[in-house]
Amino acid sequence: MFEPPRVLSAQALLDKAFRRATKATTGKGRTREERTKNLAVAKVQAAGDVLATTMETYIKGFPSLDRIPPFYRELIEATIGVAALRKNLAGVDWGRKKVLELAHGFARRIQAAHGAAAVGAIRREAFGRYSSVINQISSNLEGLEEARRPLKKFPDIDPEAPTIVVAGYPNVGKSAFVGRVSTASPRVAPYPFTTQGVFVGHFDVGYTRFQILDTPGLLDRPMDERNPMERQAITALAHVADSVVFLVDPSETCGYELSSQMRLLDTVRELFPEVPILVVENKSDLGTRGLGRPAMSTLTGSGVEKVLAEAIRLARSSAPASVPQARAG
Ligand SMILES: Nc1nc2c(ncn2[C@@H]2O[C@H](COP(=O)(O)OP(=O)(O)OP(=O)(O)O)[C@@H](O)[C@H]2O)c(=O)[nH]1
Ligand SMILES: [Mg+2]
Repeated sequence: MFEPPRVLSAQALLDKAFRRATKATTGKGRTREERTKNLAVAKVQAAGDVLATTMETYIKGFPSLDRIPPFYRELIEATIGVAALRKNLAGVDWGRKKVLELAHGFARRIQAAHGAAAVGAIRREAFGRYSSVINQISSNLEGLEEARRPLKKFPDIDPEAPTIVVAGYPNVGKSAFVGRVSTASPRVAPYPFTTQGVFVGHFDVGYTRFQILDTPGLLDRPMDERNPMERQAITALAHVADSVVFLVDPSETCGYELSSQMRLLDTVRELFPEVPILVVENKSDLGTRGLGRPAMSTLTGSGVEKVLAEAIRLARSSAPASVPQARAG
């Protein structure tokens, strides 16, 4: 989803820029003085260019915090911290502007100087100022480099696409359901604070591509076992969920009593206050007497289509903004 570029340390960035400057070896001009000045200007500008364009690549390579969808914003908040990322990006942008300003100013001073010694002194001063600017933002550069890892692990979820989230206790058949109804190649991405990750499957209804998320380790145990950051990562899902399929296993072959499973439903309701939740009894093939809710067997396939159709209907009714109803037909 996000592929932020590798961010160099202050020292490595300066080394890179100054190496580029040494590659400028000849200055144009008719007189020796002109050539000396133009060479000095070329060096100062080459280093400034490398610094500024590299920093620009960093800024552009990270998500723009003002335009990012709420889902990813919450994930950033839970992992990196929105304020911290904003501060580091702002620091680097300050450095970029400062370097451009310095490059411009020193080029003019060099042109106005008299004598090789004066030109050399101004050139050295320029490099010294570059160093001090970049060293001032060294912690910002480090912060961005550290932010790369969590960002790269974010699941590839289209926040605009209609999305069904599957929840329920372990072993109730969530993965079996998602595997049965989703066609396109499923992807598993690590999710903050779960080792298992989120499984993103897709299926098409007419021209609309739906996402269906299997959420192992996320929505399968009570929230009081979780820390605030974990809760935030879970809350992020509420931004993308258009409906929730909450699976229960009345046969209790999953290893959990139905009453415990139903208590988790209360938690899920709190987490997704605006999202319609479809409670479904799975493993109907085992012949356990259910409680009159929609039932299915992900093992035999019986009832699965009906459950999916209902989940789609609920998703459409809950998400007028994100579900293109007219096109979906
Ligand atoms: N009899 C029967 N078994 C089922 C059915 N659906 C799933 N199972 C079995 O239940 C077990 C758990 O299924 P999964 O799909 O892995 O359950 P899950 O909810 O994804 O489990 P976790 O990923 O551990 O949270 C497996 O052994 C499945 O074969 C069903 O409809 N009937
Ligand atoms: Mg599973």
